[in-house]
Amino acid sequence: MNGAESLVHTLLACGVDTCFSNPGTSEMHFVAALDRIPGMRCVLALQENVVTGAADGYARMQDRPAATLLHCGPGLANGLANLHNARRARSPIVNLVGDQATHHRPLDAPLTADTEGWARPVSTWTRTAADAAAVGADCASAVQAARTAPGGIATLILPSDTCWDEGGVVGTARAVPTPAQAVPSAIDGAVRALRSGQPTVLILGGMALRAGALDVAGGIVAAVGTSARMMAQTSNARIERGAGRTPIDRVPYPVDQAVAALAGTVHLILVGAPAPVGFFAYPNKPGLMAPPGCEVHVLTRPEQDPADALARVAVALGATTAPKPAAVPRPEPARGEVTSEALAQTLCALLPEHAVVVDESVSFGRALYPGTHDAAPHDWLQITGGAIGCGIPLATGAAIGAPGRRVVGLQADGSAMYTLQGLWTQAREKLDVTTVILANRKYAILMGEYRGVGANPGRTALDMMDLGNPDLDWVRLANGMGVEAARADTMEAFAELFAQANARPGPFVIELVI
Ligand SMILES: Cc1ncc(C[n+]2csc(CCOP(=O)(O)OP(=O)(O)O)c2C)c(N)n1
Ligand SMILES: [Mg+2]
Repeated sequence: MNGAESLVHTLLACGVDTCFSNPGTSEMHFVAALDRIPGMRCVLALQENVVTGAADGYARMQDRPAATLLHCGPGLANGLANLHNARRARSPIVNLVGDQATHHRPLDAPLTADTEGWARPVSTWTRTAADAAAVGADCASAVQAARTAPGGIATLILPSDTCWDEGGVVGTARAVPTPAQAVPSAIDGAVRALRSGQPTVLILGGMALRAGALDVAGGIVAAVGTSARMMAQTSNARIERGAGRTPIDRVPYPVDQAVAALAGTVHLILVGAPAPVGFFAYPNKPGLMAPPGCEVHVLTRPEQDPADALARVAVALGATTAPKPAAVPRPEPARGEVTSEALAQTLCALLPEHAVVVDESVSFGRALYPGTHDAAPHDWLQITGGAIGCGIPLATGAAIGAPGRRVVGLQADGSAMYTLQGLWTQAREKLDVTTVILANRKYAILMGEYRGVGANPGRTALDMMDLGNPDLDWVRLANGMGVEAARADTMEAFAELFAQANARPGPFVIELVI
């Protein structure tokens, strides 16, 4: 057995059965091993940032890692922005990077690079395999590291001789530690704050945003009364929401609105989330969104079990789970002009049961999340690290990680252009993804920021923020990658296309002109 074969056997033995890949010469022995050993679903993506974003989307839906396969330092570097987003989402990923053979490295051939150096800042675990005999055990350690709460990116770099040399040994799966429980003093601190009667906000992140934990948190807030509220972070990996589930608002993105939302807070209780900060600094605006002097209580750190901690707080307070929100009839799809509110209404009316929504809607998205609390039950996935270009890859990986569920991408056009190759993977894999391109043909958010600094954009500034001249034609771009597509410029046309797209198998793109 060579090292590459031991790698594939070990991945399968450790429960990793999906590999998003963009291979090169140094990975040919791994590719050959995949050919010989059945059991791994291999998904080709045509740019590495699609590979890494898809692995993130898969992990968010499966709560377990897929593998990636990337080529040398530069291949890894192409995937770094979406590894950054995945790191922020705390997604487990086994990130495999082929590299120059050990004895070839000193020759400094063109693709030789500081691969470990590029990997380390996004990885919780980084290792370069020393020889073929070590690959299996290294791989088992990588899977364990990726799966250890709260989840992380484990990068295993494989010099090509470690793959082609004989002497591979299959690694045995390593036990994944169960997430630690909150310490009693953290429970007591949260209970004391909630009992104080002073304004208290629970900030939830990570696994606290799954339906069960949200019900318990909602029950705590209901039991305490008007002094307590709960909010999610601004950007979240996955929120389980929709009709019949406990709704949760998010800390708003604009600094002034975030500060207003948290004004008067005396106790901030963090449940798997950091204290909210502004996305960016602005002159004369605060960086921390909670008021100065507000007392911060850490109920659980990200690596701890939030559901257990919330349940213990609920017992201490005698709280039961949140009362189920009253059923609200679905609205009619919106008519007329295309606005964020109208799109929210149509989503509320037509979102398929158990859809997975991938939200990279940027500026047009402001009404979409608040306006869809009563849509059919669904999951809501966001861009977690602010590195745009994650939406199409995330949707691609989520569709593979959540078979049988429709994925709906709410996709700003400028961001879509970073990784539109992902549409080709959706076509090849026949994935059930409806992508709604929000075609304002601008970097609209940047125009807003520009106006925010009090300037009126001149020709040069406009040229850097306007995507027209020429307009992108999303119907032809999608068609060119094998995905059927159509354009809508009224809400009536959109509703018709959206319903049809969601009812058919495979991917579809709707260019919504806004
Ligand atoms: C990787 C990366 N590059 C650049 C940016 C800066 N940036 C933030 S938003 C944006 C434009 C977004 O345009 P679009 O996706 O069309 O959304 P819109 O603003 O039109 O709603 C850019 C370039 C970023 N956040 N991440
Ligand atoms: Mg745009």
